[in-house]
Amino acid sequence: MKKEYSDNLEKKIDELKKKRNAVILAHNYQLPEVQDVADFRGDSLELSRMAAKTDAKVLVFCGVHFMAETASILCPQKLVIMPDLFAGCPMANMITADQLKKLKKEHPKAVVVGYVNTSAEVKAELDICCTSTNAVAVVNAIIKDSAEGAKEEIIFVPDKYLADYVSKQTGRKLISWNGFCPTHVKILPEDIKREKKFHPKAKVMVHPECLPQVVALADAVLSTSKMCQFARETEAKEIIVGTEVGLIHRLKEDNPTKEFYPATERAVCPNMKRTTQEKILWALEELKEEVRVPDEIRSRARIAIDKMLEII
Ligand code: CIZ
Ligand code: SF4
Repeated sequence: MKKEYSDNLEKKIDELKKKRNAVILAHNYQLPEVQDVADFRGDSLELSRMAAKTDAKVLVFCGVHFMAETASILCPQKLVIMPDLFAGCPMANMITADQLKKLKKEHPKAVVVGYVNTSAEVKAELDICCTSTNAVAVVNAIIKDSAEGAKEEIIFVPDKYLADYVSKQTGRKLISWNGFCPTHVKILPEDIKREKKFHPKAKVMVHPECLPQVVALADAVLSTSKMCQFARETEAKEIIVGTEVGLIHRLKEDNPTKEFYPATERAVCPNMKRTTQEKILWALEELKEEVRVPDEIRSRARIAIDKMLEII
């Protein structure tokens, strides 16, 4: 009965999507029912690239607000809509443009790096953007380019745990901010140790937003797009996954012969779970809610994103 209902809904979404010349983009952390109706799924960078590439006029962005903003920054001529406008990212909300301006004043010579998990207003204040896939490469490129070499200061906002990971990987001290992901900090070292005891042959992959004590126990520290690649390429048949649980749906689909165990079932991002098939259908019916970044902010934020795209 439930399946029939879902099939019906999926059929309606598909028909309306064609009528509206729309594509559905879903982040790797979305509910399985959302991933199942998506045209593309991926991390925020992959989805933005897809948004820029497609000929579709309407982008239905199933993720959180900063991701839809990034798509709008990269393709202002398209209509970007979110099925639930209240899906925000608490980490992105931990720093405002005014707070970053103040920090920049305290370190006037610093290069300013910002995680993609920031608002468009904050991105407009950055020198360069980064994602969890390329954060180490971005900081290494700055170190290489900087005229004074080791002396140049680097601000890295807002995630203090990603900053800690990048700092350890690059050997460079970073001026960080007190931001963090409330979902990834729910993954504890005890969780990894327990799962390793249950599955002694499994490899452990964790996201760099995790606590440093969790990162220290991992075989690999990866963004979600890199986790998908690692899962495909590793010889291991079992993998413990230290990130938001939504990724497991995709990992299982892509690798039917392998086993995936969430480090903890508690790692759920409530904002990522706000989007449902019903809301996608309404969004397509009403072409709402639009996410559009004002031109003045968009053009400045675009510079930081384009700089990142030059590096990777
Ligand atoms: O950049 C993204 O999509 C985020 C926030 C997580 C990840 O590693 O995919
Ligand atoms: Fe933000 Fe964390 Fe949710 Fe990602 S999982 S959207 S970083 S709160």
